[in-house]
Amino acid sequence: MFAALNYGIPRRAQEKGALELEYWDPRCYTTDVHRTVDDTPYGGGPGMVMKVAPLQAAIAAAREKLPKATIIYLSPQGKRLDHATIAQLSETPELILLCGRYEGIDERLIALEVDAEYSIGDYVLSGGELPAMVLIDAISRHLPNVLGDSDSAIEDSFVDALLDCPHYTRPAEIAGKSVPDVLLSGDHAAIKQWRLKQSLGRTWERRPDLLENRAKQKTLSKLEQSLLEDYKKDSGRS
Ligand code: 9D3
Repeated sequence: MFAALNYGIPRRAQEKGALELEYWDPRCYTTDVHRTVDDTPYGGGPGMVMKVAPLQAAIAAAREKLPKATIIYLSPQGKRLDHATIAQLSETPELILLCGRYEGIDERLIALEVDAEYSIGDYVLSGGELPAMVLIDAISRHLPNVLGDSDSAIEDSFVDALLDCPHYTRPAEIAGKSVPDVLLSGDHAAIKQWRLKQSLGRTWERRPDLLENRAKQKTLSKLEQSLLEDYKKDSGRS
């Protein structure tokens, strides 16, 4: 599954030596002929639960390589991953990412081994591997000397908690839809202000929760307030 990490930014992070990935398959740490990693739940009910012993052995093997690692369990019961957590984890030198399948992992393994539990959102996936890849991709972008100059100028919208403005490239007209005039004007101050207005407006329309968070931290500047008022008037929804 993890072949996706051999592309794009995570690949570059590995080539630069900023990111090193290794995998421990719990099935390799079983002791029975069927290589059993799951069993029926105590108390009954549907599905299967991952057994402690194979996971504990896999974690012990990982710890040989990573004695100081923080163990993160990707699970629907975790705190939602966000930009601040990614920034913090990107400064943690060793991580063991624990991925579950089936209904989940025996709670005692979590109590014994896990330092933190994270979810990537409120929807049901089939296991923790894709969330682990999401985490690794997001961390890769924060590691030193990984983003090239053209990428690093682009810091994500979540740094200052506004959504990004719309982007355009050639041609200047497609199917009767033209690029906004200001972007062709060469007036860099006007372009900057238009982009800020679009960011504020889109955040107001699509993610009012972000705008409220931002207002709590530092009230919108006078300029930002008036740009947003203009956007609302233009949209006819104020
Ligand atoms: C349909 C099964 N659900 C019954 C109430 C519980 C359930 C168990 C295991 C739901 C999903 C999973 C597998 N998911 C993950 O391991 C997972 C996950 C996710 O499903 N959504 C968002 N983030 C994450 S992180 C790990």
